[in-house]
Amino acid sequence: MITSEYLERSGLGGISLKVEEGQRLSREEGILLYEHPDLNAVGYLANRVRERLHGDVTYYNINQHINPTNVCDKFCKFCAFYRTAKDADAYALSFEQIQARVREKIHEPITEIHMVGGVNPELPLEYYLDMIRAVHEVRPDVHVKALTMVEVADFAQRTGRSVEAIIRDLKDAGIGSFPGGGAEVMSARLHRLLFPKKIDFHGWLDCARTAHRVGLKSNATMLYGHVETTEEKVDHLILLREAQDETFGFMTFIPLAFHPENTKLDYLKKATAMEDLRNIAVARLMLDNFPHIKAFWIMITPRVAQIALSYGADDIDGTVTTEEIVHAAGAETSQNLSRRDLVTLIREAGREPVERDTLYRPVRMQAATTAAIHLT
Ligand code: V47
Repeated sequence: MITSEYLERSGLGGISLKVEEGQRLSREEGILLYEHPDLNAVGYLANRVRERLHGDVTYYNINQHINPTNVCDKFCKFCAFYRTAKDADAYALSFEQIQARVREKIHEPITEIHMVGGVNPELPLEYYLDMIRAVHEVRPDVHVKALTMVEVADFAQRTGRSVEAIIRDLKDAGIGSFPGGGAEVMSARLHRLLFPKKIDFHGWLDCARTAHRVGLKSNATMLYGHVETTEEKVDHLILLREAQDETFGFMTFIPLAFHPENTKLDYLKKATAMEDLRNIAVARLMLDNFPHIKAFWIMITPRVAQIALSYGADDIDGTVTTEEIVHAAGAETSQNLSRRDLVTLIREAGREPVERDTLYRPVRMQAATTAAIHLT
């Protein structure tokens, strides 16, 4: 059992006190949490915050992934998904194909369609506006969570219009929120090394803040397990925390475990389960103004996601049908789980499953939860 004496002896007494009092942790404390030898002690502290915010409640959703195109001109070294327009397997889905994908799942109670893909220089903003409308033609009530700050910045650059004008157009077309991709690790060094053609972190944060001011929520990610340093990860979390202080527009933070297969970094080893849990726990402790921390089961496996629910995570994402980006990079997880799988996974971890929509409003509670609420 982890006691306050043990935390004191192991050098975590000061952080533990701050966590109990809800005080903000410093950069040095973030670094200590990453480097502390006892992962369980770090997880214990993160779990205190998780339970204070959410008790046992654990969110999941019923969602569908559609990747409209794999053509991309950013050539990020960590990506196995992109193709150039000349590649034999390059594609850009037509609206008919997108609508057919939506129709395939029309009898499933999907509340969110998650749409991200390459930054395809041949596709203008109008393609994406029509794409969002095409989805809603088939499924009017679904929440479209689409594009990233990278595409938004790219449209602004290509058209000479402001980021705000682009985001307003997307909102008018029916976009519901933005996923958290493209943030990678917010470091000038890593930007130069791994993704120099993409916007840098100033650009990413500016777009996110603009989206929030326009009234759209978004998520934030961090890609870990490649060549980043501890300091770079802590700085990433602090940059997000500062942006969140300004707008409170981020819903959830999702640490993404790097998958090296078929990428230019294929000589690296996949992150360990210990690293997966550490990134979840430190994020929960540092991001004191983020409502949710997501353990994306696709990236870290359903088994590690289960444990993550006691290391700071309160969300495991959704049914997903059908993930392509990390599977191109060798992910061995299934490309989808059923609602029953997700509910079982959460219950087996001793937590309470709650189906949510993209904006974290409960869609329906499981029968046992509902019964318990009626009894109290
Ligand atoms: O931005 C690319 C990452 C992201 C690899 O907002 C890779 O709810 C691991 O952002 N190994 C896209 N990761 C996915 C994403 C996301 C996923 C789930 C939920 C949400 C959300 C957002 O995937 C990219 C990049 O950081 N990525 N290649 C790879 N080889």
